[in-house]
Amino acid sequence: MGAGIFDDAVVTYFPAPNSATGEDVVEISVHGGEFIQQELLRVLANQDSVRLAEPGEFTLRSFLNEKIDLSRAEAVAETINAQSAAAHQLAQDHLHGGIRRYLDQIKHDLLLIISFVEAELDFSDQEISRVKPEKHLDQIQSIKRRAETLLSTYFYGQRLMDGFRVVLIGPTNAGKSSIFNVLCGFDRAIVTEYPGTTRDTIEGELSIAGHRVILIDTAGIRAVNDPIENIGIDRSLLELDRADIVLSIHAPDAQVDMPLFPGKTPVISIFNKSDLISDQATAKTTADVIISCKTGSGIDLLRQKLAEKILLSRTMADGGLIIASQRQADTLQRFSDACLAAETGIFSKIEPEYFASDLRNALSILGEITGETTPDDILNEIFSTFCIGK
Ligand SMILES: Nc1nc2c(ncn2[C@@H]2O[C@H](COP(=O)(O)OP(=O)(O)O)[C@@H](O)[C@H]2O)c(=O)[nH]1
Ligand SMILES: [Mg+2]
Repeated sequence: MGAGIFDDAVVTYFPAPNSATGEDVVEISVHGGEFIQQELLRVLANQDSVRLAEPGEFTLRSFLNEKIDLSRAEAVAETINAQSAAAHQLAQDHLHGGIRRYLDQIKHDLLLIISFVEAELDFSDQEISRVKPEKHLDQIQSIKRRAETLLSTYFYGQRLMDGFRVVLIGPTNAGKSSIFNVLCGFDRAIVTEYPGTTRDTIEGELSIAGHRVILIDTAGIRAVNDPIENIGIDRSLLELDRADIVLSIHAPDAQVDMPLFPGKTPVISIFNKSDLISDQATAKTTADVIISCKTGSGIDLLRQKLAEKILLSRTMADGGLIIASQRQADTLQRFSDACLAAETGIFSKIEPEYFASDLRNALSILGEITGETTPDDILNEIFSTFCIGK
């Protein structure tokens, strides 16, 4: 097909410097449909000096033209990947410059110390003043503390984005798959009265208090000779290791023959099949929640307990700020280490020149988060994870 007329389009022109990328931008809106889009791309790509955009190229251009800092550029990807209300809120805070503002405060305070120390260094030859790094100790500790507060939000933030892994564990026939189905809201896992029905782990997704939860049903843990069931049991133990929260299920008619040790992972103990025994007998259990999948009693309380455990892991820095990027967390850790180096230098009576250089090093690490000092290969890595057209 030649370049004949194949659709009516609306063309919108965004002149530089007020477009999203800061450059002249033209947006062509055509009628939806795979053929029209492909045909338009083919015709355009045949023009000289026209090519398809690289993944994340628009955001990269926006960053390079200083329309947004790196933390806001990363927030574009976070916004796209957000799968729950809480994750979306986090991404929006970043997109609106929350990280930038938080770090700007730290940077401002660090620059004050640096300019002070360097000014004193300049004059020290003339004996006008003597540099005393120790007088900056409090400020450096405060800067380090603020960076660490932000870093401490990463555990929760990462789970906000990727989901909290909640693993159902317990003896065969306790009702793990039944609870899985009730919480997921539909019959996903096979439920039978035969012990050993669930042999592989099954994942389902649900939302608890606006948080994405990945619920994992596992094979019941028991000693068996069946090689397939044993692989399933090994997988259950693996999931137990990776779990953020463990739901440990018991039932009056399920026999525990292999006790489990979830380590430090938070556990909610659940007594299921309460319909099978008397109220007096249920009153004696020490479980956190008593439920019955058959009658539905206690299920709302279980959801509530789950929400409480999730929210228990929530930490926020000033203004409700939470980070979710491993790169930002790693960089904040390096920044904190650099502050510690400066702090240690003070105690070991470091030469002022070296003290100033430690502070400059910390400043440069801080700039990696907002993109002022980020090496090119890291920039490429960040933007290559974007999808095309963003
Ligand atoms: N009476 C009663 N039976 C239940 C309840 N929950 C599950 N069951 C039954 O217990 C058996 C085992 O359930 P299942 O979910 O497959 O257990 P799993 O092996 O731990 O996954 C099935 O026959 C279920 O119908 C309950 O709350 N009350
Ligand atoms: Mg099962």
